[in-house]
Amino acid sequence: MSTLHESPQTQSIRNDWTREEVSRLFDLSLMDLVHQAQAVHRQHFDPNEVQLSTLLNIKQGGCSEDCKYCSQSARYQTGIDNEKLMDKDRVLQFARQAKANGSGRFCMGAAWRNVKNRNMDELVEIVQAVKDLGMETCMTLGMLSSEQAQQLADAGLDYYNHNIDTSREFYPEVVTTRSYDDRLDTLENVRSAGMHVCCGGIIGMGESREDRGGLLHTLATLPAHPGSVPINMLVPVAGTPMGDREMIDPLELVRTIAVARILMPASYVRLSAGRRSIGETGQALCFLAGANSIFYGDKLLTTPNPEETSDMALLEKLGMKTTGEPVASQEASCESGSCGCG
Ligand code: SAM
Ligand code: DTB
Ligand code: SF4
Repeated sequence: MSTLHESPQTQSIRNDWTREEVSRLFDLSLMDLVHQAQAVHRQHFDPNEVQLSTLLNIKQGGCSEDCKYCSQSARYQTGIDNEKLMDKDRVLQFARQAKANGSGRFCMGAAWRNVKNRNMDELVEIVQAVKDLGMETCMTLGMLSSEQAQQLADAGLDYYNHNIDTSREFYPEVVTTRSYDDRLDTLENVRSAGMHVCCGGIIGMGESREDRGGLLHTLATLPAHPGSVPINMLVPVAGTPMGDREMIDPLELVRTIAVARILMPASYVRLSAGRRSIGETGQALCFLAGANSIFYGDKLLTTPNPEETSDMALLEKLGMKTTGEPVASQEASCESGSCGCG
């Protein structure tokens, strides 16, 4: 373990991180790492603010893909019902409730490999209707063509979530039905269409620390850093090939968040799936390490998330406040183009 005690310096936005630099960050003592991450965090954000996004599964189950963590793959017996695409009015009921509860962004997920053109009209109407409520909109629907991405962007979709999940090397252990490059192509389609990218991954699937570094290195060397970076801890779902994975040490989650914060200083780093299993102290450490966004609402897509009331009590206890403000993402914060975002 490194014994570096560097004083934090002004952290510029870089897209040329090397794997070695990323590994060195992971190997710092936790105290040095969190100190550096917190210093970087304070250069770009109010450290007492957390952004809230609420999730809704608008098309549950029956997915053709083999993602080994996923409750919604048709290949595993997980007891999840298969449902059709939810109609717009029902989506709006959930969105209104999320807004009333204080959420700034509404994120809609579908258990699809990719978007079909026959669903585009309905999806466009849903985006427009949620947008009209005054919320930020996000969708995660699987792979998107460049034409589909443009249609969603034109409808007012602010964010598209598409995770790369892990390192390129570990990826084949997790998914075989679509490639790492397929995922990167979708991210490029989203970016070219002018939408903000939301992209992250999962830890605790049996990957090594080197793989966690590979995940963050890929994200931090994209042409522009994702505006939002969700870091999920595996929620083991019975019936999936990863249903009996042991929980990863929560300090490794803290470490991963801290490295993400240092590599992508202006991005929102979201403490995502897995919050129920790390308790309040674990979550507080993640905020200290630079997480500044959470999924808010008692359900993720198919698994439980902390109750709204307990989240509000935790934020109150920590003296933190929520924000629904649009993100100060890299695209918005770099004026010179020197970060490579132009
Ligand atoms: N079908 C679309 C796709 O895969 O892009 C969208 C929905 S998918 C469920 C969204 C993301 O949730 C996945 O890429 C994965 O990173 C995360 N996820 C799914 N199941 C999870 C689990 N059991 N634990 C942690 N994260 C999970
Ligand atoms: C993301 O990175 N995490 C969310 C969201 N993007 C779509 C999903 C987490 C899913 C956890 C397992 C479940 O509820 O099925
Ligand atoms: Fe399908 Fe997405 Fe689940 Fe993979 S993660 S099985 S693509 S719903």
